Amino acid sequence: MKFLVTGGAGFIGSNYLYYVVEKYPDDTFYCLDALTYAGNYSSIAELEKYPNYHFIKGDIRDRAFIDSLFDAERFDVVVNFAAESHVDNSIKNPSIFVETNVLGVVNLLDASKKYHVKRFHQVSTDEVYGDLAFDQPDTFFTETTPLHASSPYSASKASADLEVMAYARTFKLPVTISRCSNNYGPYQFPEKLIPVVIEKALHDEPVPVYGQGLNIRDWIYVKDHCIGVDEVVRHGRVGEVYNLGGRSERRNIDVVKGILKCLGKPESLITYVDDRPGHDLRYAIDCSKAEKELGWKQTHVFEEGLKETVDWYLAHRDWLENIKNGNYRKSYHPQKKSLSRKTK
Ligand code: NAD
Ligand code: TDX
Repeated sequence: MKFLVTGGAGFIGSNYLYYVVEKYPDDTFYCLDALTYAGNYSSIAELEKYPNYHFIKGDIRDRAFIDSLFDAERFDVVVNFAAESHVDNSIKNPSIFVETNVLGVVNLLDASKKYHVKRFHQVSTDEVYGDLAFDQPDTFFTETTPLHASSPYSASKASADLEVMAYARTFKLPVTISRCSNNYGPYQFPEKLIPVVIEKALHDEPVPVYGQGLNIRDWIYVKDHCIGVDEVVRHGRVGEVYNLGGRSERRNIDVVKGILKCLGKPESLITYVDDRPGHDLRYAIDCSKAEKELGWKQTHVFEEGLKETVDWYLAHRDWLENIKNGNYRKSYHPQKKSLSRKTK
């Protein structure tokens, strides 16, 4: 089968590609990425050695380009990771979140419909459900929890989910959606909590904790998420949503302290800063549907996964440094590539 994987130069997309390209040598994977500030070609450069992998630089917001790409390549499966993904950015500049996360997805849906894609999978987030109260620890998001997004980011992802389900109902497009909790692991851009803390602490700089650090996130190791996406794409029922979660709820302050401990850095680096506007209090996922139907289960104990993650960043300090000094943006050289794609 021929897969289009959008957003593959980002954090989760790159981890997914490393998993599937090796696991399925008889399938072909086309990574489409616009290489925005969050895309990092150096993270996926190693994949070029696999004959069943190709990279295409392109933007899902470009409707004519997307149409011609689908016409030329006739993909069987689309897995959409491409998105503006950072909540803080969506508070500063909401409109690009609508352009990429909603209109970009509609472009992909239209092309998938026109060229008869056999499965369109949308990678979504638990944030579409809004948040849960601190004083009701036994409440969880299920797939039937109403959409109740809080930030411009989560509102754009919820809008995309509604479009995906509308294409399933109206046009019988064979879709699936997975909604996952907070990911951590290798190749995460240092704007998100865990790599921010690692990077700041490594430079003995103040570590910013929003508000009082009491907000709770459910953490999942990125590879467990990628395995879950693969299960849903291959075995999930058409038209269904599957929650994927880590069963690892932690307060932000405890995550931050855990990282400092792994690094042997003092807690005095912690600096409480202004809270995020509209800051979601608690996320917690009930992922029993995916566990029962697909036999999927997340496998990492958070503290062990966190230690592995800290070790990965320590072993790849050049990866972080190249982001800090901007060199990562020069890591893609189209003229050297034999496989740059021509579309009509
Ligand atoms: P990321 O920001 O690290 O990567 C996004 C990728 O998409 C980048 O490579 C970027 O260049 C690309 N991209 C952005 N706009 C594009 C466009 N217009 N056209 C083509 N490519 C474009 O994000 P991530 O953390 O890897 O998240 C991937 C997906 O998973 C997103 O859809 C996000 O909503 C979802 N998700 C993320 C998390 C998390 O904890 N990070 C949790 C649940 C769901
Ligand atoms: O410097 C920081 N200090 C801090 O206290 C940052 C960057 C974050 N935080 C807090 C805010 C959140 O409560 O840490 C928590 C995690 O923040 P982020 O890493 O920005 O993630 P979050 O806002 O929870 O959203 C993430 O999970 C769901 C991803 O960015 C989304 O793409 C995904 O959909």
